[in-house]
Amino acid sequence: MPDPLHGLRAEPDPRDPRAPALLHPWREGEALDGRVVVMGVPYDGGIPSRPGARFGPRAIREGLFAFGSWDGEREVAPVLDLGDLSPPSMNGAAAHASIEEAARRVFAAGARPIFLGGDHGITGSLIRGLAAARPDTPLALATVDAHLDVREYADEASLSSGTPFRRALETPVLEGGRVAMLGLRRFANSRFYLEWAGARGIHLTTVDEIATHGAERAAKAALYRATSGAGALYLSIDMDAADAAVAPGVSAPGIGGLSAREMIAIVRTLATDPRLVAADIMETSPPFDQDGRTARLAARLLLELMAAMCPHPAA
Ligand SMILES: [Mn+2]
Repeated sequence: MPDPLHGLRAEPDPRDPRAPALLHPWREGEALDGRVVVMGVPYDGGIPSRPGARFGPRAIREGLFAFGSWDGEREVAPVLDLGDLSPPSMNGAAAHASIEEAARRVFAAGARPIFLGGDHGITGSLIRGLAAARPDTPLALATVDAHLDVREYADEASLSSGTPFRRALETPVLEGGRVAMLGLRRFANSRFYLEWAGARGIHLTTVDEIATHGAERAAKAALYRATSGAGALYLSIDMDAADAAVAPGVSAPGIGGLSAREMIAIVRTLATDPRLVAADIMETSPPFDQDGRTARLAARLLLELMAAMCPHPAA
């Protein structure tokens, strides 16, 4: 029969393509080698006191509806969407093991993934998966986070959103001198762990230094220091690096954090490094995100990553 809703249905305007259309569901048989892929990790067992980040991947994808695909200079090319993992929700050790194995397979297939979280503890397992797939590639790590996240932990059952970089530093591919952390806030990290990070040669850049020097310059300086001798770069974004005014929907909303424009400028600068093999956007927690602004900022950062990692061939 003819289309019963002809002329009545909302149709996409080909003169104004929207960002959600840039996520192409992966189909069986499609090669991943060299491809930028998006993968959701809906797990928040690392934040028992404020659950909700498990709904982050879905909210970030929805946040793309606020945006088009052209940034004024670059047309963003489509990427493959691998969908969401389903880690066991009641067993932290098993969840992290399955997440690590998923990351290992994606890296072994040659893809350049953008992971959507999920609590930040997951990043430790994602980097372990990368280390397992590429054990001979010295890794650099850049973080945008209010926190150091290098807490001691007892065992695989006690991983939390405060442990990912301690775990990442235990892999043979990473060392402190190739880690740059941007967005650290006052009163957000203990003296003990700040000294622990400093003693391992981690490059620390505070919110104050970013305000003084400018986001782009601070990010370039951090990148230069951390990537010496590195063959690959991983970028991990915790949405709590942004001020609570623009990112209330996180497990640890912060006062005096980065502005949305600083977040965007830092991510844009870091993402253009040709060694970038993977990135993640963690801690978006929809139950605490009353009007969706955190997810919208996370989606905006996702577009920056996509634009840099996967420029449109025609552009
Ligand atoms: Mn974090």
